[in-house]
Amino acid sequence: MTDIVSRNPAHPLVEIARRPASSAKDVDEAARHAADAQRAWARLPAGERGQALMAFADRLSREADSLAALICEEVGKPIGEARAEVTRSLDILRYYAGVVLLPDGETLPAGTGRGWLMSRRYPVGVIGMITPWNFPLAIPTWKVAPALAYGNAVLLKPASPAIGVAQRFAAAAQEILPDGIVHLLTGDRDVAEAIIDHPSVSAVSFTGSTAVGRSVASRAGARGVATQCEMGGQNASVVLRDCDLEHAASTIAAAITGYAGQKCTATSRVIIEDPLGDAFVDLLADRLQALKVGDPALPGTGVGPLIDATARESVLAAVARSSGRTITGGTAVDGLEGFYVHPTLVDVRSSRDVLVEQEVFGPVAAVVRARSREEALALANHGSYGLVASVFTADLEAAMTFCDELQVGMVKINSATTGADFHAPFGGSRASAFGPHEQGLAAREFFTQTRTLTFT
Ligand code: UN1
Repeated sequence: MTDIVSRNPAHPLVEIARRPASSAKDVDEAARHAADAQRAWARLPAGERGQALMAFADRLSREADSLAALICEEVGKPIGEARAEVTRSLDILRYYAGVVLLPDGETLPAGTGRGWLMSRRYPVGVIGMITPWNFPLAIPTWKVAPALAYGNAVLLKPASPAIGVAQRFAAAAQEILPDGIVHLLTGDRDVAEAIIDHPSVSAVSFTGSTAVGRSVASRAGARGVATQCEMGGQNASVVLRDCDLEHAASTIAAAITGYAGQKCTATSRVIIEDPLGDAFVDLLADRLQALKVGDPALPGTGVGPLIDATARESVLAAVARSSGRTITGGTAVDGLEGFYVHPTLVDVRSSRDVLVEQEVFGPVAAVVRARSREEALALANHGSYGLVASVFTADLEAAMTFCDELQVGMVKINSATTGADFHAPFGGSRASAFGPHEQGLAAREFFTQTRTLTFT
């Protein structure tokens, strides 16, 4: 049996977690056990499921500091961002503990004029979850919390570089929650496929790349199973000439480099309206150069390492393939163990440039110049992705036009493309998403099924 091993991206020889890969038999047993346990869990009063989620949050909060340290060590996330991820995960659990008591359906005028006609939401069953390494606690939490709140059971398959955090999450869930409703399965593609194919699995929620998400959706779709796929991004920040330039520059610098750009929500294109051009580029380059690149465990670090050597090669290769002019960065950081890349800004000349069309997943952004607002809007909508865009402006009219015309799932006015309010729907359009959005009340679209009830 092969072991799945995670290593510290800042100190690549240090092993963080090790666990045997799950076998096909493990998947089968977990799925059957989950299906049994789910029936009893779904019959509990909603308030009791909410109490259980609250207890789970309390249990995780007792290890908040060590969980943040583990996130930092296992996936190289700067410690401040890792702490924020733990806080956000606790908030999500507590939010769904309360949300589960909201109305679970609607009543309608009965067709007969008398009696009752209503719809109610019921759980879906056992949900397979395939999660990435970049938010190793928050993404499993924002899938698992609503799934459980609405009465489902879960098979969680985390990405291998983040198995240590997933083990801690699953161990706490298994200690606090009823037996069998959360199962951890580890492994790579074959394990994910065994989950998707299992007859006891009723739906699959995925976060990761567009290519993998589409293969998950088609595999699950082939047996009539619903999917929710959160996929890639190539997100634009649009800088209009009337904005607060200082605020725009520091916010965009953080959105390019937060967790070294390894977020589907990272800013990858900076579209600058004339005549700001070079003045704004200089300001942004200054902000990027001021960020401290280094050990993610140190509190002053702005930019930590990429997840592994392959990730760094692929980021540097994308910069090398660009036909643009590098303004700052574009190279690996010398003299540090770990997979660091300097924050990078490239002035691109072609709308076909690799840095404009592909998701790079590193601390890299392309600068694109626009002659007018209309052109800025068209450039922002260029390409196939549609996750999030931000617009910096003091002009309310322009902000409203961008909100209406941007072909994305989320628009942020004067704020970073990164970050999300857990109580609002999260998700993209076009190549960035497939299926219902996550988080907030939107999560119930995927984690419940509606049943119409007629009493005459
Ligand atoms: C954030 O920007 O805080 O995988 C969340 C991702 C996204 C989550 C981003 N699904 O990067």
